[in-house]
Amino acid sequence: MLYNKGKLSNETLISLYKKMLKPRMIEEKMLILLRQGKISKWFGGIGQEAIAVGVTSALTSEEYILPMHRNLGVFTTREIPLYRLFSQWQGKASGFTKGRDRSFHFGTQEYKIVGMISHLGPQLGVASGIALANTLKNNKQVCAVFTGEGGTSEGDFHEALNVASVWSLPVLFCIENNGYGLSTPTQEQYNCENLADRGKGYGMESHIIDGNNILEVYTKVSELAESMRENPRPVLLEFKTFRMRGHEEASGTKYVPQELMDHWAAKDPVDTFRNYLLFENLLTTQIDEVFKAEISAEINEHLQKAFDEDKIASTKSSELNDVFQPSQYEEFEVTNETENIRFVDAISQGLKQSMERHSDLIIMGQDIAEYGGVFKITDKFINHFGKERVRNTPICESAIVSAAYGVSVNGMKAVMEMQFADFVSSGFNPIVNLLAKSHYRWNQNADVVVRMPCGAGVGAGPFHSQTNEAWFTKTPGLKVVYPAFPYDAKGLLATAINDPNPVLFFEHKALYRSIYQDVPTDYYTLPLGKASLLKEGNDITIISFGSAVHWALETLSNHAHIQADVIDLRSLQPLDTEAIYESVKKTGKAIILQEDSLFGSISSDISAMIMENCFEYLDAPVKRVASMETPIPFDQGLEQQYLAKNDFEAALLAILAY
Ligand SMILES: Cc1ncc(C[n+]2csc(CCOP(=O)(O)OP(=O)(O)O)c2C)c(N)n1
Repeated sequence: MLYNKGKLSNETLISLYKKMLKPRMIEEKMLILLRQGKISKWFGGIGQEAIAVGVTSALTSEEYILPMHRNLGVFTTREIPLYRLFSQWQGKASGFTKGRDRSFHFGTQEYKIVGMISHLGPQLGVASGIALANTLKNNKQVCAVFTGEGGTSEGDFHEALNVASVWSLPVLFCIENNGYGLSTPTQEQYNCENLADRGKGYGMESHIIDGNNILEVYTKVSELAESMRENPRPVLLEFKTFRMRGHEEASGTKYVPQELMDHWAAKDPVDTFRNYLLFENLLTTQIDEVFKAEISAEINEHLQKAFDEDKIASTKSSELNDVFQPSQYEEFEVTNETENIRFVDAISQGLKQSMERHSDLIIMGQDIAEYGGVFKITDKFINHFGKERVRNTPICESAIVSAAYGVSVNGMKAVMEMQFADFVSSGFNPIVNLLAKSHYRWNQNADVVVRMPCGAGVGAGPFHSQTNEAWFTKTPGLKVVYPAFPYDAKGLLATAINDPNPVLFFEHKALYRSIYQDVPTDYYTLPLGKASLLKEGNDITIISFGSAVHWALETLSNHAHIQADVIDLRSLQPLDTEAIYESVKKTGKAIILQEDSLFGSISSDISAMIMENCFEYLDAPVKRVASMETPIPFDQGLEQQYLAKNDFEAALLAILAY
């Protein structure tokens, strides 16, 4: 191994050596503990320390790093007290996740580290979001994100690099090419000579770096970081290295040819650098022994502290309380001035006034800037707020959701417009795994609203008509809001944006230009989780939300004799169960009308909840009315047949006659 000291001081060299020695020695200790059954699982980074240590040392302590499962050196170089890491791995309270997540699956704002979720790829988009916020704050910071070569096969890799390049975001994309992704060798993972070559395809500068050479890593990354702080741009780095142990310890390395192991063992980053330092008389074996003894004592002391710590204890209520960040609902005074506007205008106003109120709020979405969005909700927004805050995105839902999370991690707020709610499937993973679980996992909120233009009745076929709220009401950690009227839409959107938690905000397209209402011109909010009682009557409780609310009202208008409580849920998570139970206990009958197909939908849960909580009050079985169990057809005749609207009247009359 050729080491080139360049202008680095001897102190820097020794410091880099000690920084590599520490994760190496921790890992060696972990392997012993694993054999003794004292820890359960271990993903080793032995042989790859130079990358984590070199990159982390090249960044300032204020700059975010997003490591992966083999980057212990990031955590130790940021000088996290070791007992906290050990406690984290043992699921104890001094860790970072209250026992809720394992190994390196955590972040810490204190040390500006954002840990991975298991899915690997979303991490890259989060880095783009963090870098976007850095750029908007003009703080001249870079951030670094890691991936293995296996992770580069995920679409998220492509999306994140593309976004970072289009937006000139200062991200160091660090690929640790260590030869294998679990058991899969590189030639089965990708078909190009070097992954760095892909930089060209993204219009991005890229470099290949010897990942086992600490001086090359540190020098090159330091130079790049310095230049990127002044001249923001993403850079793709491919670190050539090797995974010297199994994917995780239990899985072994049988599939790795011995020659390969031997070849890379000779290039061990710690051993070769030690030999270099010894050869250059910058280190002696005696001093090396002192370093090792010091680190060993530190490890043992901190390990004991972690072992001495009690097993984690919690209660069901404290677990439930940590799913969302507590949010304080704030109400605002409004004047009497109102305006008769459409649903679409109300959303646009709510969004615009929120942009005025929160200078740290940005909106991202396809075609939302000059074009104003396909539904024109953000029409002319760029004239008021500029292109920095009203951002056209490439077509990459996953990276933008991840980036929105990154923006939030870096202290700002983000609204993302899904062009159609149907396309959320392309951003599903980061919503349900990153946004939803973040607060529970490591106390990091995701201050993101995803706007979801949804629903059928407009002849748009299977991919532009879905109302897919049930995909999200199922997932703890997400709030789901679904207004049916302009007044509610404007106030609830403002609240959703104020709320520091992730909110899926459903906007029914069929309502956009058909429903008018007098709406206050001022900024105002409405509380989430409060249903609205649209009509009062003792015969039956009709529960609905979104477009279906209007179907129910239309049906009732043809049956003046029916006296019904009509509950518009307005928000599905949190759900106003009190309003539902109170009404059902009064009327003794309940019918739930929704646009989505039936199975596994929110109406099924509401029905079960009524059964469980109001059984003694019921005079008839609870009825669910929903659309057909088919995809949504294009032809208007077929679509009308599909929709639950036409089934509602008969079902309502049947229950009333029960
Ligand atoms: C989306 C997804 N698919 C599969 C896995 C299972 N898995 C975890 S790590 C891994 C290999 C990753 O290889 P690479 O990115 O090269 O990183 P390395 O482990 O080599 O450091 C696999 C297949 C996963 N965590 N997430």
